[in-house]
Amino acid sequence: MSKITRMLRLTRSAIFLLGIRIYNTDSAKMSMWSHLILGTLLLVSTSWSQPLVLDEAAAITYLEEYDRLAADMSYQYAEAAWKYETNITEETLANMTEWSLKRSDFNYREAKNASRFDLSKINNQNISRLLRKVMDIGTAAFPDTVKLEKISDLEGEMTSIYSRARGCLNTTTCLPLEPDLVDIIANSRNYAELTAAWKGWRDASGRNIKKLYPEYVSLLNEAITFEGKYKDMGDYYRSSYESPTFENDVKALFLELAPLYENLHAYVRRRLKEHYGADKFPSTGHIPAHILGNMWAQDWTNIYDLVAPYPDKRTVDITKALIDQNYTIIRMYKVAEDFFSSIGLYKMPHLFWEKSLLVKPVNREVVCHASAWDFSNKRDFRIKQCTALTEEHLLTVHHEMGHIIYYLAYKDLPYLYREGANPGFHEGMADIVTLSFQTPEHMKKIGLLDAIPGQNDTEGDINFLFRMALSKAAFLPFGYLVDQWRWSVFRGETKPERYNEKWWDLRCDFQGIYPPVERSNADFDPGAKYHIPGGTPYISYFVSFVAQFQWHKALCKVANIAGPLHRCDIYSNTIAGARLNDMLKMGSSRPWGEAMLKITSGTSGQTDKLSVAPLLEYFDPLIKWLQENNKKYNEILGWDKKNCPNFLSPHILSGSPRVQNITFILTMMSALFSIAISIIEN
Ligand code: KAF
Ligand code: ZN
Repeated sequence: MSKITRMLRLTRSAIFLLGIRIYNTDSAKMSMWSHLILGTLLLVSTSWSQPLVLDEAAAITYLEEYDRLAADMSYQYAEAAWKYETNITEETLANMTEWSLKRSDFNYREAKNASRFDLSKINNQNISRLLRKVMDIGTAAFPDTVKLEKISDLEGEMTSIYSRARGCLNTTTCLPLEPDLVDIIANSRNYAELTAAWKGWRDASGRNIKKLYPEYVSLLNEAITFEGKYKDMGDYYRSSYESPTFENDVKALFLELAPLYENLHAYVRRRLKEHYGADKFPSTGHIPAHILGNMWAQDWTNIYDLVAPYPDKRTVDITKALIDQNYTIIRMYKVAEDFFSSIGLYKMPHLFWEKSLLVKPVNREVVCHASAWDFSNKRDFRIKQCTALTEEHLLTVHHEMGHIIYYLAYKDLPYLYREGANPGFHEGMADIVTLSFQTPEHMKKIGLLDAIPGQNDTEGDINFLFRMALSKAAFLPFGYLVDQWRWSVFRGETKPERYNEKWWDLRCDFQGIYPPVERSNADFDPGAKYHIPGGTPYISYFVSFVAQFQWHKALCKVANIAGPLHRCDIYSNTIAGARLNDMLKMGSSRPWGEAMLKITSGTSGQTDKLSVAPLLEYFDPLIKWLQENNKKYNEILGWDKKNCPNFLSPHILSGSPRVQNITFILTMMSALFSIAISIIEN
């Protein structure tokens, strides 16, 4: 290269970087002159020749500067979102929307800046991965800020409706979801009362969100397709998994797990019939959706007492133990912190205890759905949870703290890598300790259980595994279907007139449950689940429920803990903790297969893929027991997937293909009868 061209290139790089620096200062504060100068600088630098070939050193300098600015922007946005979610008002919503726009604007500018580096000239994989991440900005690539503002507003408004909703049991009693309606669905065994709580919640939440959702969908799609990189918003969500076969892969995993779920379903259905009466169960084989102990029938632990395999064995009641032992909310968090620190992971920093919201405030509206927050400054991490003194909440405390532990493990990575290896990894990390924590051995260790099933106590062991299945196996179809619904909506396959019909098709088909009261397309039951109005992807939980068993198996193996997988407790095992940390501290710096390999390597489950084998191994004794029991009682596994009881509406009567078919058959039959009658009469 001649001296002159080298000089020219150097000056061009300098002009470019200077341009970026100036442009990165808050543009609102810039004078007209600086705009002019900046414009000229950028114009000169970019019109020289496109794309600019900048060397790796320039990219590193750029990324360092980006890191500082992006972390700062993230902090500001998180503060605004925190203020809104811990005090829902018009002002806090407006402030959050304002910061959401500022953040989009920032991402837009930086993506443009980063696009001037010629990736084909950068050999360092790490630098090109980072630059690609700067450029992958999702909806922020859409230049119509009015529409972006509308998206943010709609999301805030939907979350607000969900969080402020009060479900009415009758004309005088209306209650919030947390803690009241959740408690009724968990503890009431009165069919009518359960129905009222179930319907009341959907009338107050989903039904009022319905009117906002179609516009939200169409704006998100318009924004995400603008660049031509993604087909629709679902396509963008799936891109976090960096795999073109992701959709088929999760489907295959789901199908492999279906027999376990079907066996659990058939057994629970038989036991619930004994309690509520066979007349409550349609001939299609579905279970009423509101009698499974959870508002969405996604976790069935709360009905353990009704369906325990060996009810004469003493049943565990951790909630009662918490109350009897005068547990406080803070103590629940200390117990979780103790678990993580026992395996050599982190303690919560002091700001966590100062700034978290751990109890539902009485004087203002908040978003009660639990979450864990990273304020991107390496020291401020918080949990927001309307914690109650129950076993379910104790597990959620561990779950949320698991997210914080992941944050702490990767806090020193570049900002762009401070994420889970994929979103399912973050959720999986959040849940993995629950597999150790819930073992009878561990419960006894911390004094929440006084006796554990001995070596030869098969019945006690089956009771325990069954209880685990009520949370981990019962969840699988729900974890899978929520985004099946959402992806179909974003693809345009499911139109607003059929939102609810599609939802119930999936719920009936995959979960084998049916709505206890008539539903129609005037209802919007997906909107009664937080993650739909909240715009939070859900397939991550399905991925998590598969991966956490893979990791549990790997950790128990490297820690050399003997015995069956379902009785392994990694508490106080720093070898297991170190292996887990090795994966966590990678953040999203490498494709997730490498993170999977990091944790499973050298064990019999070594892989860079998702696998259901460890989950099936964990539940193996129970699967055999369920199969035998279902055979003994001649239970027919499954349900009629073509028929979803109780979904009726004027629309479905005239519009759905299924009903069109029925209508066609009936019309033909009546025509044939008319002909036959007229022949006979003549
Ligand atoms: C998981 C485990 C047991 C039972 C059920 C589940 C699924 C799911 C549910 O349906 O309840 N669990 C949650 O929603 C727990 C909340 C959370 O920790 O997953 C939370 C959800 C959230 C809330 C606001 C915005 C985005 C997501 N996730 C996080 O706080 C989070 C997610 C990714 C990284 C870091 C934190
Ligand atoms: Zn989570």
